[in-house]
Amino acid sequence: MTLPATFNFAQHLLDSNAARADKTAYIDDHGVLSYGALGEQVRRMSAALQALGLRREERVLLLMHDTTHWPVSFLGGLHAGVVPVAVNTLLTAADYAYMLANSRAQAALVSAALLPVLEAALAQGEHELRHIVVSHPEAPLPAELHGARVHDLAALMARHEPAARPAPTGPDEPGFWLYSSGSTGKPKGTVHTHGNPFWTAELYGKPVLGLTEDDVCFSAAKLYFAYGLGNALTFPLSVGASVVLMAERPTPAATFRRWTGSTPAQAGVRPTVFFGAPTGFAGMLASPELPGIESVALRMCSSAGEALPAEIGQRFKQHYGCEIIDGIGSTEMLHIFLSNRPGDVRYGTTGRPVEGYEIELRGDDGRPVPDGEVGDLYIRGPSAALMYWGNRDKSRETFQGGWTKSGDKYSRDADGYYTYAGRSDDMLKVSGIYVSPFEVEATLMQHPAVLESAVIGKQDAEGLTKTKAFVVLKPGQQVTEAELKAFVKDRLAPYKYPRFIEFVDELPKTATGKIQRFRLREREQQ
Ligand code: 3SK
Repeated sequence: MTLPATFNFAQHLLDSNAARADKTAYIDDHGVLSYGALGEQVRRMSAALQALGLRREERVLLLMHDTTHWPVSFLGGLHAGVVPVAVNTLLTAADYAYMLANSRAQAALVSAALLPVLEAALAQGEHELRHIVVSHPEAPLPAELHGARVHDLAALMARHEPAARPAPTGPDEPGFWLYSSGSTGKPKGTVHTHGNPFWTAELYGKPVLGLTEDDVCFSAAKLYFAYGLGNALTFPLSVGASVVLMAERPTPAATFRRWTGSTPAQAGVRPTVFFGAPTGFAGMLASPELPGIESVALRMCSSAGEALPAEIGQRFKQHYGCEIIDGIGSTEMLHIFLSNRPGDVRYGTTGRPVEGYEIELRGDDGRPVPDGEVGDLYIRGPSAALMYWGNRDKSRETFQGGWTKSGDKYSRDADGYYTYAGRSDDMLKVSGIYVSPFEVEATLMQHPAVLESAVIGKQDAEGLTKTKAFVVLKPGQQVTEAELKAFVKDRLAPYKYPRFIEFVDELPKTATGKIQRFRLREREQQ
């Protein structure tokens, strides 16, 4: 299958659902949005962005909680040919200041609750923002902030007639960005095309998950993650399914309310497909409030973000009779390329390659390794990002002549099933989100009592990775674990703080003074 020379992903979704005007597309905490209303709002947003003077390929920062304004803003941007830069809502003002400068965003679409952190970011650095569009403001908005005009999103849309036609984008043209974190350096603006999300739905959402218009999808992973974007936008909208969106944190209690259709807007509508991460599944299974099978309508669950321990999958299946389909994807490949299959789940493995993607495991010499041996995972497929924006070195390291290096290590068994064997770099994945040990170490070392530190991943009793910091204090200094945790939480996104801290007299080092994190990892495993 090839895409036509002119292809606009937003228009593609609107066309696919043209006959579903009355069907529910989204249910969020504010109410229900039909496919007809979604199409109209997307086209109004497209017209509004153009009327604000935004032009093809200019970037707009999308810093929003999961409400219907997220898909309306994202698809409205694509429809207009402007490029949404969807960012994690849990980051710091310094992170957003970097992203604004790096993307040269001309506008920001922001949830009212996140306006203060955006303001702090604008105060910190150079930016080119001309407009700030605020979703669900609860108080009157100022006319201007740091030189940018401020608008109420709903009022802005209401002032514009729906755009008559989409920007005539091509399938290989930049459609949107997501930021990907690395072990060192700043997050990388990962440039995806209009065609890429189409391929994730055609190769994975439809054939592997078997989603249909009868499904109600609910993702604990938020829309700004590549995983959440597929789960709660690309896949359901590609088949005309309905989606439950949740703005709050995905605690077990909040998730159970949605599973059982208990929020006022759901009015009894219960998800049939749930998308989560292993830490979330473990937390729910441990919760005394875990609903019984009779209270939910789940037919299938999906897991990604970190390898799913076999025991969690088995316990979930025992309780709900429904499988958790574990897979691995990446921000760079946009969604899952290696996955178990409904009816063919081998817990403890990540399954087999998704058709349409090629997978290679390569040794240190760059050659494929035999079955049973661990190698670096490389993927080739049509949803790979174009590049990291403005970062040729990192782009070349990751995107190698059609192949994308994932940074994960895997082995394959004789039946063709793949098993996760760790990361090739020092990155940690905690609750499905990348954490750089270097960033946490650098922050700990800003504390006046800390001489140096080393951060590694430590498996908890359920086999899930948590961060552990080994800390050496300056002579005569004292500080508590709780103080250090609070110190990191105040300076970094809260999910990055070390869950465990151990005070040590010295760190293991090479002759040239490099910290040997592998020795600390070995020590933890003993
Ligand atoms: O973490 C993953 O496995 C993943 C899955 C789908 C899309 C993106 C990512 C990072």
